[in-house]
Amino acid sequence: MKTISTIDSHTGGEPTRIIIDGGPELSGGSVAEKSICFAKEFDSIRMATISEPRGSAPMVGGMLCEPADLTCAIGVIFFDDAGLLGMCGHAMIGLAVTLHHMGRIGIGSHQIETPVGIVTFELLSPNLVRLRNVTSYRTQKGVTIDVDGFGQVTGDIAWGGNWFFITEQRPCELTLANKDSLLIFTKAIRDQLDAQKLTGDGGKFIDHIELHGPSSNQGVSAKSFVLCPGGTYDRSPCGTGTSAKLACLAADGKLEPGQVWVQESIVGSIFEGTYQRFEDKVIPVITGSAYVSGESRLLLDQADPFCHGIV
Ligand code: PYC
Repeated sequence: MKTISTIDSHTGGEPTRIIIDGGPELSGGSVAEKSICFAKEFDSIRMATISEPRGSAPMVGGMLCEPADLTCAIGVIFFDDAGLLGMCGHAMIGLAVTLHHMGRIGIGSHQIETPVGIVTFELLSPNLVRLRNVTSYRTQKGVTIDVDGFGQVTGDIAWGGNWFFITEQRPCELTLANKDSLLIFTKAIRDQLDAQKLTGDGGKFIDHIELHGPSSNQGVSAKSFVLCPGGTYDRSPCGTGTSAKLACLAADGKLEPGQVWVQESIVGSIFEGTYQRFEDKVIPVITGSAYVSGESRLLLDQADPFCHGIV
């Protein structure tokens, strides 16, 4: 029987499952090339690892692989129940804590190769990570769309390692009790963006929708709700979403380089973000904490009708 060894963690409530052994051999030099091989040839491993019944809707997986850039500690390909993720902030924080738990890295600075570039993080303590994300930027400001059942919604399109539509509009308060209404609203926005062929660079589907509103907690800049590609919501404040928001704030002159932005998730967890300027873009720096929550050996029994998940 095939077995896959994994380590689970969560970052502000959002789960990450890292494949540490038993994953497929991937062809290709760079992690970007290896991610193409993983998507084409091993999609059943992606689903077996993170989807139900072994996993859960919000779970993000990470497939470890050899980096092409030897300055990197390791390469990683992140994925969820909808496919591969270019980058994933909460999962990178989870990976840092997991690699330390495995004894593969110490406290200090490390580089990781991802399909969308090299990401650096600093492990500040066994559970606290400061992540320097990929260069982030806004491509469109103040895009107005007519959303079925909700009327006009205006927001920005930005890249933070994934593509985001970010708006201050919301149909109700941003609380966990309202998650079903928030999911309906954000999915309607995403459908309308798709219908109007509003995309990220290169025609890329905008698969994350981010809502912002006030927080009742002192010291928090904004509370957020993020729709993830598979149709669930991010329990963490979303690292790539916080990065995309930082790019918008910088472009609007609302946040200076080095100034701290505190983003709260719908479950009350927090990321702190700052940025450095890079030409007309920003390099986001996101700080958050993660905890290892389990070590498992997944059993893939070919006789099990749901061996590769509920598809
Ligand atoms: O933290 O970047 C993130 C993320 C993306 C999807 C879920 N979490």
